[in-house]
This record gives sequence, structure tokens and C-alpha cells, in this order.
Amino acid sequence: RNISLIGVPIDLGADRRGVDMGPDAIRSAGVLHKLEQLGYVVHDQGNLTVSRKALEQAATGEKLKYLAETITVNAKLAKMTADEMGRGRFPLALGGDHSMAIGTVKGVLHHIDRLGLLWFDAHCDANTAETTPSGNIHGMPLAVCLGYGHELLTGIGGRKRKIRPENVVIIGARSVDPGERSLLKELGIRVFTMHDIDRRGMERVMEEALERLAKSDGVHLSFDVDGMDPNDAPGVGTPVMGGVTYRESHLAMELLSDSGLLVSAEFVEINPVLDDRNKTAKAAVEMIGSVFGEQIM
Ligand code: DIR
Ligand code: MN
Ligand code: MN
Ligand code: MN
Repeated sequence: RNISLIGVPIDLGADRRGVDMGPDAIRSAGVLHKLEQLGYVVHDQGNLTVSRKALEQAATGEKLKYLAETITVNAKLAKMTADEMGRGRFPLALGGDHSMAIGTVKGVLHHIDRLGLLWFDAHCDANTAETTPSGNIHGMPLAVCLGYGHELLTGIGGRKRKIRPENVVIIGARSVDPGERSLLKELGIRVFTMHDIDRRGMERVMEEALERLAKSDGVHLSFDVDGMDPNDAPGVGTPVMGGVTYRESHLAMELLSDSGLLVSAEFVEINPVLDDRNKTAKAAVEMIGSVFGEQIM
């Protein structure tokens, strides 16, 4: 019943500034109160330090933008996540751009080798240094967790720690780059696109997803708020129309909660600068409530 809250104010992995303020926006939206009401003891670790020096120096011409600082932050995050888990606490990381998933996942892998991964996102974040159309590292973390990509990224928290393709599901995908599509197909990753959700409904999609994830030794939830529809979650840097609705997202989180598989989670890409009166952070707090067992009655 102990949760360790870890703020990761990183925005170096994305082109739009402001997502570094995400962790505090989620705190303002009442995440501590929500979790305490549900009976958890929350240990707020505050925010990790992210140097913004690299941003001042502007474009350095390197292909992977802000690679050095992204590595520093993720190495710290991996260690903190592993340490907090070692103390018997559930790591809940708040972002920050999605590049931080490298750190959280590597940290959890320290304790659970056959870790399952539920990747909720409009995107697949499976680009590598070779395939990236943008050079933005937030488009790469899933590939890195699988052991693909720049060797300085795959080396974070130990090169041998990686997620096995059969233990990954992606939910909500609707913007996939050609290089990502080939890698995901090659690895046989189960991608539940918006088409699948439209046709089969979220309940059946989650049933199949959880059946697959049940073969792992515990599941990490990586929740990119841009997986939700931009009407429900407008405060994101890379919105894609036609996303998972507020209700469908709740249902997905409730079913994940009921499965009892969850061991760690992160909620990322909340950008208060682009938001509408903190609506997206509030939606994230509602999703956090559901995934930690909140019920209407
Ligand atoms: C695109 C956008 N696939 C890229 N990725 C985003 O830059 O690699 N991920 N927005 O969240
Ligand atoms: Mn993402
Ligand atoms: Mn995304
Ligand atoms: Mn709820």
C-alpha cells in the first residue's frame, strides 16, 4: 500500500516546451489526495533535477536531440525506481516527455526480469537512431526497452535488461512511422490500434491484452496521455485526432486494476502550457484513481 511518487520534469525528448511542468500540474490536480483517499501511503520524492543548459545552447546538430542529458536523467530515474521498488514501494512516475520510460522500465527490470509492458499511446515510440523522422528521443523509448536503438540509450541501467516482445502490448496506436511499423512487425509485437478498439470495443481489446500480459511476471503501465482523444486530453505536444475516449480509458484502467498484474506505472506527456485549465492533468489523476482501484460505488 506504499506508493513512491517520482516527478520527472524532462522536456528534452520532444519539440514542444512545457511538458517539464507536467509533474507539478498532476500534483495540482490532486494526485496525492486521490491516492490517500484510496488508502495508500504516498511518498512524494519530488522532482528529479533536469539540467536545461543544453536547451540554451540550442541545436547542436546532433542527430538524437539532447542525447547526453537524456541519458543522465534516465540513469538517475532507473536507479531511483529500482531503489524505491527495493523498499517495497510501488513506483509511480509523473512526466515529463516519454523518453523517461527508458529509466522507469530499466529500473523495474532490475527487480522483474520477465516484465510485461502496457504501452498506452497514440504513437508506438519504436523509432531508432536510423528510422527517426524527428531526432526526438520521446519517439524511441519502446524500441530502447526492447534493446533496439542508440547503444548509449540501450545501455542505460544495463544492456542485458530488456523487455521481451511477447510481453508487450500497445493500445491506442494511430500514428505509426514506416520504420516503427517494420520493427514492430519483425518482432511480432501486439499492437491494438484505434481500428481494433472501434471494431471490438475496449473491453475485448483489454481482455486479449491482459491475457497476453498475464504470461509475464508483472506489468508496467506506460500511459502517454496523447493516447486519449485530444478533446479529453488537449494538453499534449503531439495530439492525434480520433483517440481513446475518456470513458474507454477509464475502462481500460479499471480492467488493468482488476487483473492484479500491475507493479509500476508512469503518466507522461502532460503539457500544462498547451492545456485547457489543467484538464489533461485532471484526466490523468482520474485514470490514476482507476488504475489504483477506485470504483464508482
Ligand atoms: C514521431 C512522433 N513518431 C517521432 N512521436 C511521438 O518523432 O518519432 N511520440 N510524438 O510520442
Ligand atoms: Mn509516447
Ligand atoms: Mn504519444
Ligand atoms: Mn475514476
